[in-house]
Amino acid sequence: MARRKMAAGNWKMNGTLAALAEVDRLLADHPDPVSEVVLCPPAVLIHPMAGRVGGGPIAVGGQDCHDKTSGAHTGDISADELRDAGAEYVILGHSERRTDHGETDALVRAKAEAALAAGLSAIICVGETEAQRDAGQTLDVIAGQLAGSVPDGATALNTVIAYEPVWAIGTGRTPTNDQIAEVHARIRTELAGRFADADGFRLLYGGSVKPGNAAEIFAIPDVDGALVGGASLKAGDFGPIIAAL
Ligand code: G2H
Repeated sequence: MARRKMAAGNWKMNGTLAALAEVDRLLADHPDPVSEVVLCPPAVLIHPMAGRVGGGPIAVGGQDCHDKTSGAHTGDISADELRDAGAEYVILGHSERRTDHGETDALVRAKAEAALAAGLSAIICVGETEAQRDAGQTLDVIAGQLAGSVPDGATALNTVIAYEPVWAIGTGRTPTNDQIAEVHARIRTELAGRFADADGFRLLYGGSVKPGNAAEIFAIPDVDGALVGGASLKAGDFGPIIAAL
């Protein structure tokens, strides 16, 4: 099955309204990208960013959502609210959420169910720590996270999987091509065990993707694009990554 390539930018807790000028630059430089482009800014920027790109080739996403639709959850944001603000995607289970907020596979799965019910597409993140890799547990950890985090309602149309080795996030270190290929192949196999359309799911690699390494990473089998952090903040960095897809 042909899979449309994707570049998703995760701005994390970076950016104010002034940063939206980077989106204008990105649109000017890449008015008609062949691949799907998603930007996930801090929650307060979702609505203004969506207004800026409305109807254009860049989709907007959130970085997290609650598993409930509304209620007394101070500081949280629901999938419906993301959708109402103009988001089409939401990143779930990023390792920084799993670490900083103690998010478990079960919670990530519940959030993904809420996201899909709200009509959002989920970008569900999995990845091993350095200690787990050193202990030879990488593939088992990934399989366990997939089994626990990806809801039964996932399809190739509403769910994207991002493989982000924790030790490669923001560190400048990247796995070898063989290590990425091995994990992505395992993700595909795990999906095939549960989903009839497993072959259509996009699998993104994430962790220190830059203009200088993007093309090489995108050439790896079963890599359908990237989830990009630091290098998504500037159009001058993210643009070349989009062009490398
Ligand atoms: C991994 C990635 C984006 P960076 O977290 O999700 O960030 O590209 O800065 O390593």
